[in-house]
Amino acid sequence: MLRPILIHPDPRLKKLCDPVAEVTDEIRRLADDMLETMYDAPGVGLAAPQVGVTKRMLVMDCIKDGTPEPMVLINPEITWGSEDLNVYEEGCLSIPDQYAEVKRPALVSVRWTGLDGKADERTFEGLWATCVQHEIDHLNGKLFIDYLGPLKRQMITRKMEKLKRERARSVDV
Ligand code: K2U
Ligand code: ZN
Repeated sequence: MLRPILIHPDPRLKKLCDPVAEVTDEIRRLADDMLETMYDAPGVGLAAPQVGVTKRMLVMDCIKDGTPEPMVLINPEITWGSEDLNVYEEGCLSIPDQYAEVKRPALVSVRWTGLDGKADERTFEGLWATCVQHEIDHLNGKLFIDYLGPLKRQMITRKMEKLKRERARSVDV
C-alpha cells in the first residue's frame, strides 16, 4: 500500500536509523510498500525513514526506460568510494521541488543483506551511485541540503515549513 512520505523538517528524518535485526514478513511488506510508494512518487530511490520507519532499509530503481530493476538493500554499508567525484543536481521526495548540486564519489561499493537474507555486494556508478549514497545518507539522518551552505539550507527549510502549513490548512478545510 502507498505510505505517506514525511516532509522536511521532521525529527524522524534526522534520526540515526536502527539496523534490521531479522528479515520478517513485516519487513517484506514494508519493502513492497516502499517500492510502490517510490514508483508512485515517482522517484528512483526511497529510504525507510522517509515513510516514518527509522530502520536501515532502502529501495532503488534507477532504470528510466526499459525493464524495471527494483532493488531492496537491508543494512547497507559503503565499503569503498572512488576519489573521482560526480556532481548531480539532486532532489528529494521529502523536500519537494527543491534541487541543488551535490558532489559525491562517482563509484561506490556497497554491501547489504537482501530480502532473501543473503549478503550481497555491488559497485555502483552513474545515477545508481548518486542514489544509493543519497539513500544511505537518509539512514544516517542526513539530507542533501546538509551539503549546502547555511543560507541556502535555511531558505529551503523555510519553504518546506510554509508548504507544510499550507498542506495542513488544505486538509483542515
Ligand atoms: O531519497 C529520495 O528522496 C528519493 C530521490 C532519490 C535521488 C535523489 C537525487 C539523485 C538521485 C536519486 C528521488 O528519486 S528524487 C527524484 C529523482 C528522479 C530522477 C532522478 C533524480 C531524482
Ligand atoms: Zn531523499
